[in-house]
Amino acid sequence: MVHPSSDGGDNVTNSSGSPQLTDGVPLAATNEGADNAAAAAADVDVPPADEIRPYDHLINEEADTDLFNKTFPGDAAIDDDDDADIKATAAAADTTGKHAADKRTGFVHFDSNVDHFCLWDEKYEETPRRYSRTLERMKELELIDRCQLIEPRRATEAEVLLVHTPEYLAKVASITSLIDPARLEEESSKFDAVYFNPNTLEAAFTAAGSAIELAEAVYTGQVRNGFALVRPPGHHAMAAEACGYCVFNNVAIAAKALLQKFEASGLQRILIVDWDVHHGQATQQAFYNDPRVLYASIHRYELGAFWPELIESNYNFTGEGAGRRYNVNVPLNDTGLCDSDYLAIWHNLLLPIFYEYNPQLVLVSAGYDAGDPLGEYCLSPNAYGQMTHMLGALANGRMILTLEGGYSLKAIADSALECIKVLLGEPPGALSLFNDSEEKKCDGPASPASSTDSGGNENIRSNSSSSIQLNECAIETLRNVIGYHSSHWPSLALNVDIPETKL
Ligand code: X5A
Ligand code: ZN
Repeated sequence: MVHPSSDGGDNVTNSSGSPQLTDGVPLAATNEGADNAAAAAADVDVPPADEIRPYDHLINEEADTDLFNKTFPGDAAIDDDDDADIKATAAAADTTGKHAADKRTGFVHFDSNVDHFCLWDEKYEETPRRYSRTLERMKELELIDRCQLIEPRRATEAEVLLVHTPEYLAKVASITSLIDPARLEEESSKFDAVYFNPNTLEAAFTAAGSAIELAEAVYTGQVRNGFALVRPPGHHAMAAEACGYCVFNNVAIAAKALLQKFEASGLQRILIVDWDVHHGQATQQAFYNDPRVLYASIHRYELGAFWPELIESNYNFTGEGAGRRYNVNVPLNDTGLCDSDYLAIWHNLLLPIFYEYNPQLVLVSAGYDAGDPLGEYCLSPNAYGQMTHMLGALANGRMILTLEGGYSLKAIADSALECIKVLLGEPPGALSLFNDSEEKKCDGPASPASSTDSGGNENIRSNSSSSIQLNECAIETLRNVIGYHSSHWPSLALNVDIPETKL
């Protein structure tokens, strides 16, 4: 690998006229920076400038299969019949005029996010292909045409500072002005699971600004709901620290920006639902003492052993001060959780709280890694559609989904598209809840340790009765969370055993 010479210095000289942070650190990549980035990227196959789409070079089915072939058993290849069905539904809807003129769903995306990639590890799982694959599928299935495109924009510095410290912003700007990949790698390694390249700052600013723009379009009624296909993701990015592939906390910034703009005219209750398989500790932190935002996260925890391995991800962290009760953690202490486990938690715990809270706007930190090998859960694309659907009756349907994690390209694309279909007003795909269903049977995570063969006591889903068998850890978590929150949310108190009526 030949890396571009950096003239002995690492910093890109800032040419006059480029945007500056107040302390003189360059904000945007200068032309020079862009050239350097392109040069550095030459090592990883950057396409000629005249290609039609800037991400064409990222569409590499072979590499994708190779990198992401860790699919669950039973994961069918993308099925052309399904495609035909979706197109047919759209066409039928068009002729009846049901969807034709009604662009109720906003969609925001920006291609330059693909310039944010890892310079030293081309197999890094937070890859631009997560975006390009999903967008391709949206085009193939003609879903994108049915959405109202929302113009992406950079967040302003002031907006980013609603969540992050000026020192952190300056630090990110200074790291991303480095051009030597070795230096970028060195600086990135000071954070937990983060990479920076020279284009990271621009992508992060635009991801955050696009989330704000979409949230505002939804809140003000320009569109009914929306989907933000952005990266880098955000929910691990803390006030002063990048973390877990996240640079700026897009969803938290959007919530704070809307509150700043609309609180005076009555915006008081925002619900943030985080269904990424990881706990969004940074979003929790951003609103921990803020009663205007209810943060609810369902995540794999394993008693603190699952990343980000924080005790604050547990259910006893319920918010503090005025924010007490407005933080709801649903930590799950096992692998292999499935649709039915999530549904039970939604129906018995999350939905009662959400309906009682009665938000005016719903922001979803929509990661799809509870459907991929990294998460070791097996949420189906339809389960994501169902969760979207269940939120649809809140806040007059004002909801946006913002991409967070998800590392199986197929799981992200299928699941995100299912959510978008639901946002567009189509019914969610049905769930197969019965354990004897071959098709949807959950074989647990793709890890050899939890094979389902033995017919032993452990496979609590093996019984073929028509009742829904839950993972015991889901039941335990339900009890614990309800225990902690039932005094906060009267609708949960209804779950306590009611004495039998004596006649
Ligand atoms: C956004 C997201 C996960 C980071 C995992 C690090 N981050 N091991 O899913
Ligand atoms: Zn995640």
